[in-house]
Amino acid sequence: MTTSKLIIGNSLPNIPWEDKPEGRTDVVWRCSKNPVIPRHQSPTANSIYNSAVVPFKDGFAGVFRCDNRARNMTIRRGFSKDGLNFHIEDDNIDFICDDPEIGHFIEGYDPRVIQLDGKYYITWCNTYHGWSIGVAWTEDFEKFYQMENAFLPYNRNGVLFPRKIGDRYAMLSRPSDTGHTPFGDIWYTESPDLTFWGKHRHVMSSRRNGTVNWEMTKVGAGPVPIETTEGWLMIYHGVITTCNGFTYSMGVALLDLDEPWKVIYRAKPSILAPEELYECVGNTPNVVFPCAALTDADTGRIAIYYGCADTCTGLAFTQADELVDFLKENSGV
Ligand code: BMA
Repeated sequence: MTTSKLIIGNSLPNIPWEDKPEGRTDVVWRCSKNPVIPRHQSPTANSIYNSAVVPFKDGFAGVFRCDNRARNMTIRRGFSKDGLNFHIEDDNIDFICDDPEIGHFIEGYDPRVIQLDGKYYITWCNTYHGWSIGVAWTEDFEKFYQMENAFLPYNRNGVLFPRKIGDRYAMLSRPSDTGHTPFGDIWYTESPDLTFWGKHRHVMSSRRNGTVNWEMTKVGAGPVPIETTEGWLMIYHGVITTCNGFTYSMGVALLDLDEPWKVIYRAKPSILAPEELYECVGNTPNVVFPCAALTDADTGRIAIYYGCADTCTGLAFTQADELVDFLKENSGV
């Protein structure tokens, strides 16, 4: 066993947490209160899922994908004292943008949020003549300032690293198409200023090794990568195409700390697959879609927020040392 002091980061004594149930052998286990955010937590929402949470003041704040009752995809703020019970706003975030060319975007979805350089940065899948990666910042979760879109359309699943790599900011993303994209690899890109992006590097492809497997169709980054002494822990989603459509599961890989486009380990099995009713039945059946992870460097605890069947939000737990051991034991191409 590796030690539990793997995570490089802050302590978070109030991280939402439940010990692994007695007798369970899975490396990731679900919260007994799932789904922690039900679909109508805000009365104007048809569904609340694929959402992101960060520590904020003495509790937590987040950006939430809320599809409204017209099924438009919107992003809203939310707050929680304990990471389990959330207040989600009934109105969309009104992003402030001084360039009318990109401001007041029509729809946005699948947000991520990260604390970086004393601000909170939000990335999301944004409309600008097709899907691009929107970027914005806030200091207080009151006012949100929209920046330039990071990439040309079409792109999804833009996820910032929590610190600079060398002297540049870095982001994972997944170039895509106009629709539901029957392909998808994870890429790495750098920026000196969070506005101009380049130095594109391939990180990993869907698992096209000739077998039928859970991530054979496409992969996309999930939560902000977790820095550990062994590398960046990247929790991601992988997709298989079945006779009933796409099934989304959760996977894990470890990326090199200095050159994060280099994959050190990649687990062959998924770490969480749709099994529970709320993951298998909903607007899009059979989807678990991770978008955020809280970590406590003292205990190695990791709490993962994930969308369930494009309808509600679940929480799952793992332990950094267990996850890295799992990776080492189950890595392969
Ligand atoms: C993807 C995105 C996600 C969604 C998933 C499953 O393309 O639209 O928001 O959870 O499909 O429908």
